[in-house]
Amino acid sequence: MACTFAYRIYDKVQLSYEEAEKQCQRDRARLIAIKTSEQQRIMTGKTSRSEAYWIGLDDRASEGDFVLSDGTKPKYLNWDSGQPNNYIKNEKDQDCAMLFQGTWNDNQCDQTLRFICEIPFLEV
Ligand SMILES: [Ca+2]
Ligand SMILES: [Ca+2]
Repeated sequence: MACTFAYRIYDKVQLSYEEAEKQCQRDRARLIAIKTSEQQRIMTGKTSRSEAYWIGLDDRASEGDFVLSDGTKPKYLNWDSGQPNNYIKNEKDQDCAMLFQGTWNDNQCDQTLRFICEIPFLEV
């Protein structure tokens, strides 16, 4: 039995990280947990390079301690150089990861961005 995924890229709406999570949950999905360079390559190809997309990776619970949307610690990482930098703007730090131009960057979670959901299903 293998677990595979279907993906849904939300290109027309822009939501905060939390609202994007909720939207994914309404699809019985979650924000995408990118775990391999192959998966990253596919997503880079399917999204617009000029736009940023939330992915399922955040350090909201503990600063600097990033966790994937499936609750696991990331082994594959694809941060842009100098990221994550937890940049503080208007007294808010950066705890939520986005995909932008093929690499990841931490951003303020209340920013409204496009996002990618993954729908896990079991194959028998
Ligand atoms: Ca942070
Ligand atoms: Ca950042």
